[in-house]
This record gives sequence, structure tokens and C-alpha cells, in this order.
Amino acid sequence: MSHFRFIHAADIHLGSLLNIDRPNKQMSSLQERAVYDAFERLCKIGIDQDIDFLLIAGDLYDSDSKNIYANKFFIRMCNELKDKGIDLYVLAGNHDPLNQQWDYFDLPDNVKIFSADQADQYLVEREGQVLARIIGQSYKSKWESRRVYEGFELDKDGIFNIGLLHTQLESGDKKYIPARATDLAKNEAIHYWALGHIHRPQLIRDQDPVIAYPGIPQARDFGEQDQGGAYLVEVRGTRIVKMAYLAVSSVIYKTVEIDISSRELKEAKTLNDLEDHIIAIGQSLAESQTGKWPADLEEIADNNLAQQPVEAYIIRWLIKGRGQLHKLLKDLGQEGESELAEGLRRQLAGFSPLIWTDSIQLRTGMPITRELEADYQHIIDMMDQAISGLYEDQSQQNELLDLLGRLWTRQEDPEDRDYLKFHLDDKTLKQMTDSAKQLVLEKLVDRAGDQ
Ligand SMILES: [Mn+2]
Repeated sequence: MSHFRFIHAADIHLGSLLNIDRPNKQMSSLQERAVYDAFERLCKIGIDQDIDFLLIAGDLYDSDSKNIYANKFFIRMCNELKDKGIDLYVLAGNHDPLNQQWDYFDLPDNVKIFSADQADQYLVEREGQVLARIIGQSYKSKWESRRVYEGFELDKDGIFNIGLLHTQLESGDKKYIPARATDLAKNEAIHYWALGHIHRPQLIRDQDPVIAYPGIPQARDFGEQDQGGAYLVEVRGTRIVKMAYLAVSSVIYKTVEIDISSRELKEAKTLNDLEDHIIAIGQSLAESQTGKWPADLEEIADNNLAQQPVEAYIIRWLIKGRGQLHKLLKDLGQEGESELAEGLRRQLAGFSPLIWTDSIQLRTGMPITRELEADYQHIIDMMDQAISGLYEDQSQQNELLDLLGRLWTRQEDPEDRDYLKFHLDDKTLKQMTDSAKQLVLEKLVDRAGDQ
């Protein structure tokens, strides 16, 4: 019976840089190399773990930053894999569709690119034995509305079949292949759906057929938080016997919430107390880093994760809750906010991994006592009613957009953003209404205090 391993990766986005505001020397080096490092780590684990092939389910290159260096780097990795007899099966996604210049140099012959005109099939063989069959179809242009997976017709002949698909996995979607997990699961010949496009790792279905998104190996901004990587899959015959997540990011974006109403900060009188508290959190985050190179697949599978050493965390400190510190923080203003961030950046720079403060976001409120709440309950209720109307009624939202001005838009396809506009997504709307509510209450309390 055949027995083999492969890595399922996607959305490498070679060529893109990490979004870091005013980086220091160390961060600026990571900014440039982290995306490449993550892919190199994947290839190295692949070699260590003796995989037979590597799948890339679309968006190997980043659309705006495809370049000669990225292409040469990819070729170097392919050649290293070729030396070990490992083939790569690559799908072109919406960021690297085949109608654009795809590569500047010839690729080695262990790289197979799927055509955009029809579904291509490849047989993976080792020493004359067929291990697996892989089917896929690339994007021709940056949008693909065809249900290309409907043409994935494969024999059911005891060979492990893999379908490669770059999709948003939404049935009404017109840009990134309309599909539902149930549509895919209906294809009885396919054992494993290697998906790409969604940047967060997700095991959509954990039984035959398995449907999985590996996520982006290296995040590039706060929209892509936490550790990224790829799946390592071990197969016997047509059965998956092991599946483990290879976490390879060397930089992790993370929002850390600090609650000023917590036990530790409730009594805090000055910003020093807050600063000390944040530094202690940063320190324990750095110390919790025990990433090491995985010894073997058994170990990876036992932990279900192979954590690679992290070089830096990029942190957004979200300071929230109600408490005494609110008044001090409010008085800081924007200048004070960046001053506080600058101080943290300095004080946390010595840790390894580096704890890099990206910014501080203030979402605090004054302490609300029971009496206060009782006094203003009718106003709070009115505001809550008005706010819920805003969420339920599209026309009220449009009115709000008109009020905000023409710089704002509701259109929010993250893959096709107009970066010259502000986007009123649900999260932003919630922040707006929360702080509006807070502001009204504060004014009321101030006025009551004046009387
Ligand atoms: Mn994509």
C-alpha cells in the first residue's frame, strides 16, 4: 500500500512586505524578509519530513509586488526541493492570475502549474508506484466566476485524489469561484480538498473528504492576526493517517486587550502603573515563546502543531474597560497616546522575541456606578434603541454615510479595496456608536457635576 506525505500551503504572497509603522533596524529587516522566511521554513520542514510533494493553492505571488527577486527566490526553493525529489503543484489565484506576467525566469521541471483553460490532472509517482492524483484549474484573470470544480472528474480507482481550489467558499460569490463546502463534498472521487484564498487556517471538514484552508504562512498586517502556516498530511492508500499544522511565521501580529477595570488596574492612580502592567504582559509573552524545530512527525502530530521560533510580535495594545485611569488617558490626547506607545516600544525592545508596540488604542470609559446608571437609564435605553435601528435599517446607514461625507463608503470587498476611502464596516460602526454613547454619558455626568 502506498504511504506518503505532502504539504498543503496557499497564499504565500511572495513579494509583499509587512505593514510596520516607522520600524527600527531589526523590524525593517523582518519587514522585508519575513514572507520569504516563512516559505523557506515550509520547504525546509518538507525536506526534513521527507514529503513527496508540495501543494500551493493559489496566490504564490502578491499582485502588486511581484518582482524579479520573488521569482528568483521561488526558483531557488524549487531547486532545493528538486534535489530531494520533491515536486510542486501550483495553482494561480486571484493575485497571480495567468493572464499577467507570471515569472521572469524559467521554472525547474519539478514545478507543475495548472492551466486556466481547463482542469489539469497530474499523477504523482514514486519508483513506478502511483501515490496520488491532483486536479486543479488556475485563475485566468483576477476574478473567476466559473464553478471550475464542477469539471473535476476523476476516476475512483483506489488512488488518493486531491482537488486544488482557490475560493472564498461563498455560494453567491462572483469573483472568487462560487462554491459551498457541501458542493465540494459531493464529489465522491476526491479525498482531500486543498483550498486557498482565505488567510486564516480552517479545517472546514475533518473527514473524507477533508476540506482545509492552510491560511497565510506569514501575516502582513493586523487583518491577519496570529500564527500562520500550512498543513502536513500523511496518507496510507486513500486514508489520511495524520494531519498536523506547521506554524512557520516569524512575526506575529496580535491585539492584546488591557482592561482597566481588572483587579490589577482597578486601583491604579498613574500611568506608570499602566505602563508597568503592559511591560509585564509583554515580558510573559516573550517568555512563553518555546518554539523549536520539530524533531519528527510523531512529535508534530502529538502536539498537532509544529511551532517555529517567533522573532517578533507586533502588538496593538487595546486599552478598554471602565475605571479610574480613564480620565488620565482621556487627557492624554493623541500626542500623549503616541508618546506612551513610543515609551513602550523602547522598554520592550530588549526582549527576545522582540515585542514591538505598533500602537495604543483607547476604548476606555469612566466608571459607571449603579446610581448613575439608574439616573440615566432612560437615556441609555433611547440610545440603544437608536443604535439598533442603525444596524437593522440600511437606509439609516446610508443617511449616516451621507452625514459622514463622501470619503466614507460601505463597499467592503477586502480583496478589492479603495484605499483612498474610509470603510464603514460593522466593526467601525460598532466603535463609532460605542464611543458616541460614551460621549453622551460623559457630557451628562459632567453637566450633573457642574450643577
Ligand atoms: Mn486570493
